Amino acid sequence: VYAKKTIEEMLEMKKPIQVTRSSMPDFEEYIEEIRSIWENHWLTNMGEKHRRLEKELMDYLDVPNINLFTNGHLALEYVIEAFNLKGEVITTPFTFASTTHAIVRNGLKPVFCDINPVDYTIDVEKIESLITDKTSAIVPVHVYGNICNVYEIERIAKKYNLKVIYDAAHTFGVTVDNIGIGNFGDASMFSFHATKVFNTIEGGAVTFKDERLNELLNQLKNFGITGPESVEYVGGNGKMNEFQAAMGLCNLKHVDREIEKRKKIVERYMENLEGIEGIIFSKNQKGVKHNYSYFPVVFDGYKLNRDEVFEILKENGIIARKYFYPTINSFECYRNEYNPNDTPIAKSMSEKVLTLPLYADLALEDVDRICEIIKR
Ligand code: T4K
Repeated sequence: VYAKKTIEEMLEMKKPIQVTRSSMPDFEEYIEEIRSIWENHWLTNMGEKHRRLEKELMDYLDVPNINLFTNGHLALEYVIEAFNLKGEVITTPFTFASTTHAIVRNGLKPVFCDINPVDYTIDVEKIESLITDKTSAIVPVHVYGNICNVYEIERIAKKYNLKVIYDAAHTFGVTVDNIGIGNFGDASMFSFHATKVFNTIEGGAVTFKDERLNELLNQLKNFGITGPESVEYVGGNGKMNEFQAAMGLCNLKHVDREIEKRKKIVERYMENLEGIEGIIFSKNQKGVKHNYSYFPVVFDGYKLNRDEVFEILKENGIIARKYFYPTINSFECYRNEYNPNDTPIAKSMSEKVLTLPLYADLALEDVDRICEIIKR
């Protein structure tokens, strides 16, 4: 037994540490949750688990309205469509491909605003200079779980009569001044992808202010069907299925404990890396309860640059990620229309940032080891 355990431990030690690892309930817990699916033969199309998860999430996120989707990206595409926007949408290029693609796939033109170098969210001081008579909305991103300056964005949106749809993919459970982050703007999109703090395998949600939006979102995500014999919209299929919802129901029971564990890991990283010249990480934002979804570190003036640190970690079996490099305005599909030098802070951050491994079960000893490699 001892020999077997030792071999298993050695194999475990040799496994690379990835940037994240999905949180999962106990196998038996999930099986128990999906048992009724076999009894009812009801697999999808807004079933009992879908409805129950909506209720539980409204409670958890402390929001008045929610609608669930197959994934976060479709949630964003559909909610943009629901607002029937035209023309230009102000957003940032320092995000995952999804944010911009959702705008473009709705026939809208993204206008890239730079980010601020403190929390990497949209630079609110630059928004107004980008507003034209064609601007219809702002799609800011709460990147890494850091929240945008929601109050200033609200002021600007009111002044120019713009819709605000947050990409809140990273901010599950985050609050500011004790208000759930999904309450800001006209709507927010959350991602429940396998790599997120809370997952439904794939999945996502839109939270929103105006309850009338719910019916339209239900119709858009279900082929535009509005009645037994009527189809009023050219909708698609964005429904969350019952297996996804079941995973969500299980994971939701454990999410607070998972976030607590993540917090300890982030604190350990900070203890290890605090005060080292050229290593910068974002500080806690005032009034914000964080979810510790990512741990981005900026290497600026350190003895090694970001790419060198990335390679050395990789040689040691640590797979950090360059989220978000390159910036969206330098993607092949957008680079003819945009110049990444127009958003210099985003460009510079994307070249210097590395997101270090972070997931609830990451051992503190592994955090120490990762930091030792960086320091050495
Ligand atoms: N907006 C923003 C700001 C986003 O960050 C995202 C998604 C979206 C919108 C769209 O939401 P979704 O439609 O995805 O719900 C990952 C995720 O696929 C993506 O959800 C996420 N952002 C993005 C930042 O990261 P990749 O291509 O880096 O994932 P991948 O497959 O390389 O996985 C990363 C690591 O996660 C793996 O090395 C191991 C671990 N992993 C991965 C999977 C798939 C697991 O432990 N279990 C798994 O099942 O995009």
